[in-house]
Amino acid sequence: MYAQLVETGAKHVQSKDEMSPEEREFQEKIDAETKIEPKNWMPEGYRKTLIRQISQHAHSEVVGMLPEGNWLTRAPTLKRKLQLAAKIQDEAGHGLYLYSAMETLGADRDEEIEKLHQGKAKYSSIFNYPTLNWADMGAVGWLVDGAAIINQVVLQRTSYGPYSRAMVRICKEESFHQRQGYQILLDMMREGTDEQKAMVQDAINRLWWPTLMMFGPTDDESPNSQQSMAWKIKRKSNDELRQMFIDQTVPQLELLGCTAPDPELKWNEETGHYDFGEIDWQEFYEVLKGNGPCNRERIKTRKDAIDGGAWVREAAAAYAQKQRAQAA
Ligand code: FAQ
Repeated sequence: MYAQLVETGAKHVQSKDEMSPEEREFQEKIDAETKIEPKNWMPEGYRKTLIRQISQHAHSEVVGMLPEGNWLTRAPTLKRKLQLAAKIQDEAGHGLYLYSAMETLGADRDEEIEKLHQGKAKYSSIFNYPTLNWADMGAVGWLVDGAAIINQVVLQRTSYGPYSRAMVRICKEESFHQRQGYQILLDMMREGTDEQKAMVQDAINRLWWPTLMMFGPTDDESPNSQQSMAWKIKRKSNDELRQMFIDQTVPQLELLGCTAPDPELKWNEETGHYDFGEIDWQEFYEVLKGNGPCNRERIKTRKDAIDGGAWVREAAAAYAQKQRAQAA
């Protein structure tokens, strides 16, 4: 359940000699950094890989609204509530840009969303964890959006034009999300009670490892990476991005006066990067199989939203039909 295996036809990365003339011309365009546009010829595997990645990305944005939606009615002040509502609306917008980019590849939005509701489509593992206290809203913005930015900044240079352009706008908005999340935590750490400071550390303890899992399996366990890098769909590997995230985030963690739940996290003078401990990959794969703390709840909430909104769609369609009849 909840595992989607998409056959993209990319068993191994072809050398130029193995390619058909069309494939070779396509690869040369990629190598020359020319963007691929919807009407251009593309290998079927490239199209399927993009539909897989962009649909998963869109689902992540939409399901990603749920852990934060949980805190809208409990935000501590009106200002915090407005900021959180604005951020959640941005995520909905990101989902819309991404579903639109996916449609330019010939995929059907309703079909892809139906796969999500049937538990057949993946979305980011991080959104299957609960948000238990207000500091989680800070930690989600700072860590989760922070990880999303690291991943998405490089996707601005992805080879498929519509995906690349969607990323430019998304990244601008994610920067605001990350900043507002960090500010929540800074305020709690600088002005909060001991109990509020403990809430911040607790949120970081719970979300630290799941955030590192957002970047996907290690490079040697990542079946899609090699081909996606050759097609420049992905511009940096899962491990490279994870390391960039850690290197950027640890100084911010120190500024907060908090710690990561990783005794092996330490600066390595020789490599110029932080070393970090082993990620629990068994937990990651369990979440991908649908066995995370909130997988079932998340899918049920999405399905209930679609079913509960059926009357609105029917009413809107009936109204539009009436308008057309009157105009005729
Ligand atoms: N969760 O071979 P790879 C956000 C799957 S947006 C679930 O390495 P790939 C904004 C992967 O799909 C967050 N599944 O795969 C926000 C593949 O499955 P498949 C989403 C994962 O595609 C913030 C299999 O494992 N961002 O947070 C995960 O080359 C706050 C093997 O992996 C994007 O989607 C995972 N963490 O690399 C919203 C960015 N990792 O399809 C609300 C675009 C891996 O073969 C609130 N996506 N898998 O059955 C990407 O950059 C890539 O797809 C990766 C995975 C890096 C996620």
